[in-house]
Amino acid sequence: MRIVAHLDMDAFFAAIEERDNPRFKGRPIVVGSDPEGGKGRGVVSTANYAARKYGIHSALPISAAWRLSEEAKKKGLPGAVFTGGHMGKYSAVSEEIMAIVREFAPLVEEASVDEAYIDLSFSKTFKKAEELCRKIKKAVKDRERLTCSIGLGPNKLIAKIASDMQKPDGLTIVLPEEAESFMEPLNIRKIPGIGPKTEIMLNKLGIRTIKDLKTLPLAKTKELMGKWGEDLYRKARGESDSPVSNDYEVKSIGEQETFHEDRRDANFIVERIKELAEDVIGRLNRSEFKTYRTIGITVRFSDFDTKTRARTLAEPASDSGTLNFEALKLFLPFLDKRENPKHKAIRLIGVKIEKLE
Ligand code: TTP
Ligand code: MG
Repeated sequence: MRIVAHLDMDAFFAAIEERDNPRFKGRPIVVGSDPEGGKGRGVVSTANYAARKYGIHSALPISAAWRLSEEAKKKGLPGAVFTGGHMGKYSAVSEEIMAIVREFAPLVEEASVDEAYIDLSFSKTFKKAEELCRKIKKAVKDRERLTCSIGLGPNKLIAKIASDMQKPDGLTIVLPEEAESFMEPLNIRKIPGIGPKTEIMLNKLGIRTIKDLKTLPLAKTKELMGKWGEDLYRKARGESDSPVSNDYEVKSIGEQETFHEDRRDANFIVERIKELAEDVIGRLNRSEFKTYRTIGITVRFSDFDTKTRARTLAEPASDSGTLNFEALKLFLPFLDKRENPKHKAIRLIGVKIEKLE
């Protein structure tokens, strides 16, 4: 029997800031770019639960978060603390947490900076696995002074959805025989892979919950979703057999920059690409990795239209020259008619490397 836990830290970056700055204690905290008194142009990385009560959340423009905090102040509520991201610290804490988790289980898949899948099949029963989850939660709380939420279930899909059900500091257990009834009332968006476009398409067919989704026959699901249909058909039934595995971990190092004002001038952008490429290689050199093989870029236009492009090299590389050159090649079409026929201004650019070894 497979038993999988999914651990996800609560309000991760914000919880670290709250822990490390006693004067932030109990206040709404927003981690993200500089709000510049409401004129800032970046976004919120995350907000703690006190700030979420004001409607502030990840990916919200920082200017909107500022406005929500000002509105709260007018109502006599505490204003939010805005603080810059300290990425180095967050990844160090992430590594400490992953190390704690590995003390309890041999097979741990780091799914992102603050989440991990833990294969607890070796514990044989859900009862024993539940005890282990409680021990992991306690160890993280005692040693890191941070809380996490864990979902425990018969596979990665169920565990992942369950960890989100009782945040913060939650533990949600879904036994194999409960898997289908657990899934049925949930919104289809809970299934990883169903994004806003698929949601709209399915809503048009009157499908909102996973129970609704199960009324679609396999053939119809395939017709609507193509290759993904069969997988989705099984997921709607709480089935997933993807193993907890740490050998295909998607590791990437990326940097992005939101310009102070939207830009069209190629010289400026080319210069910023070079800087980003150098920053990325700086981080690669400080990481456990030596080489990269995939180069990815992001371009966000003034209307928020966002494009990404990537290219994989035949041979691994390690230097910033290659990264700069390859990133430039990916960017150039966005600076002229090929990918930017309306000559839109650019708001944000990003450079990342993947397939690290
Ligand atoms: P999440 O686990 O999605 O969010 P969270 O840990 O802050 O809150 P929750 O309690 O709901 O799990 O992401 C983990 C961290 O990743 C988050 O603290 C900050 C970062 N992050 C961003 O920088 N931008 C984003 O858009 C998101 C979603 C997360
Ligand atoms: Mg989290």
